[in-house]
Amino acid sequence: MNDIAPAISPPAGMGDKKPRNQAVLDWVQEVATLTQPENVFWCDGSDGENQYLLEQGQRQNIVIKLNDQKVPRSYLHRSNPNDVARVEQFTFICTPTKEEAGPTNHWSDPGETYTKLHGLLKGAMRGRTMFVIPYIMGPPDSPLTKVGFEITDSIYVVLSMRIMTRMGAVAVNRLGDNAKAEWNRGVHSLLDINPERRFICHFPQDNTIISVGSGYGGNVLLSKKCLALRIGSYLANKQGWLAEHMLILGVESPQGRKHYVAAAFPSACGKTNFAMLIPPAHFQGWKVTTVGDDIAWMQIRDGRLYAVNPENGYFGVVPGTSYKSNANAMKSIAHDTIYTNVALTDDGDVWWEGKDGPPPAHAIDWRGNDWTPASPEKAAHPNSRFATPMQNNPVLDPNVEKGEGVPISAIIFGGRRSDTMPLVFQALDWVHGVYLGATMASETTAAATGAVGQVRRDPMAMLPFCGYNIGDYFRHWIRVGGRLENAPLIFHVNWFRKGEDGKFLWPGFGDNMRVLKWIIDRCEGSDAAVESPIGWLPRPHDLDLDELDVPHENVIELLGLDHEQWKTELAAHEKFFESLGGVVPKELLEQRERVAERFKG
Ligand code: OXD
Ligand code: MN
Repeated sequence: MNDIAPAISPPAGMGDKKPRNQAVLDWVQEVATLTQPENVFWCDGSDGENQYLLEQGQRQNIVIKLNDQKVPRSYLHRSNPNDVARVEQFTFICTPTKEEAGPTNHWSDPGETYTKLHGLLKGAMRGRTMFVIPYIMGPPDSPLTKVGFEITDSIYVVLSMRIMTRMGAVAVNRLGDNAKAEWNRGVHSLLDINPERRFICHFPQDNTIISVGSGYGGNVLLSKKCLALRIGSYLANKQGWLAEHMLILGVESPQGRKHYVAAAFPSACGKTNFAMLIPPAHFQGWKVTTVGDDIAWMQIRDGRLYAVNPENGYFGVVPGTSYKSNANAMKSIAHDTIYTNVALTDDGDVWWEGKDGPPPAHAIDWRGNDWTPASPEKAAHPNSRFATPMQNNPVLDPNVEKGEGVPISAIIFGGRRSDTMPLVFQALDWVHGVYLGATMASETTAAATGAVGQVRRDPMAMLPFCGYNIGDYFRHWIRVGGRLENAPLIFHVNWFRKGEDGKFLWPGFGDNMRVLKWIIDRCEGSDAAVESPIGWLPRPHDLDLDELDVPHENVIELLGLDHEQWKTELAAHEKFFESLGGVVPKELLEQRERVAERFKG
């Protein structure tokens, strides 16, 4: 299957809607002069355009149409096998000084990097069509919303951006014709999809992104990780708001009381599942609704934090998704979806490990090879993905388009930890909560290239996504707390703790509602908790565990503190802070000492 494709020749009246903004026109001209495309296609995001590009995509073997009876209006794309995940080692923050990028980012000099990238882009789109995608991040009438333009030579990127962002006239109109208005410039070229010429570079001071050599979503849908998180966090620090790697969900009690919660988990730790949680039968009348599954932009209003989801769709991990694990995700991806790197069945359906029902007797795997259940390889890549519009979600929150955002009652940090971390606990105050976020860690997954299963510190799940110095980022968080009269309460959760037999102690999925309920109760003033050295912990009877099929001793273990493990954990926090080379605010260093003191006392 292809990523790279020759130029298309659109019919008259298509691909010719140039915006009026002179700054955009000049920039597109500049990039065209450099990359030398056969033609320029100005996207307007319309249905007709999408249909045309889907047809061209099929003709050029970039997407395969799936069986309309099985998955209506949906397509499969297979990426180059060398290009299946984000590439953190080739992701750069190109601030004028290395200090601005800080100790957790790969930095490169902006001048040298522009020169190198321009060299790679020279003539790179010869014989190809250059698409110009106008889009906005955020609801159309939100003060937080940002305009972006992405140039790309990939039809797959255009098709995916139409799902993941609000694309077309809405962006052109919002930008208007003020040549000085703020907007993000994104340039993407597949080049020859060679890992040796793969660079994802951010120039925050110029509000510019250049991504070359990859076709994988996280590297090339420049709206998402690049703009909404890396450039977004840089702008948020300057402009006094927060751009976070967080889902946003609403939870409504049977009495109609509603809270919104934002939660940060590292990649592939179940954010989409949590954001679409289906409460167990025992929680009849409780409703969970999704505002966003990956990114939250939050601003302060009236002393409270309000969040919007800047995206328009979900780009989620497919394997493991089933009616049993996440029926709402299954319904969301049952139509109008682009799948990447899953298996294709003989009847034109998609299949992946963990899907309901038996595996197909024969399929074509994600590499395009014959596959049977006896094959040693996986049929779907572990990081295979769906891109689906949020409107497909049966539990989409009614306030998702609200420009001012939704008020956040609680912030949750969490990671994938086999030991040490209890099921849930609450920070003693905001700065302690920032410390919990700053020291959170998780076992690595397939969402990024590299070893899987190693514990790595991932502050606020932003390690790969913070577009500036992590010490300044922590300081920004502390400062934001100081401006909040009604700050969200902060919690830490861990769905992944294992017993001595190596099995998960907690069932997760819908039963996470039991933890969410305790969190909401705490937000409403419940005193069902005990103070511990690490913060407020529920006792087993503080959680609603009715009709839960988990032995009581597991619950005790899930809520327990193993002092030896915590000694190791606190030493790891110290080592992590030290590894950041003196940028960590003293408030957080003090927090670590206080936890250590509380363990002694
Ligand atoms: C994602 C990620 O794709 O975090 O959301 O990697
Ligand atoms: Mn993510």
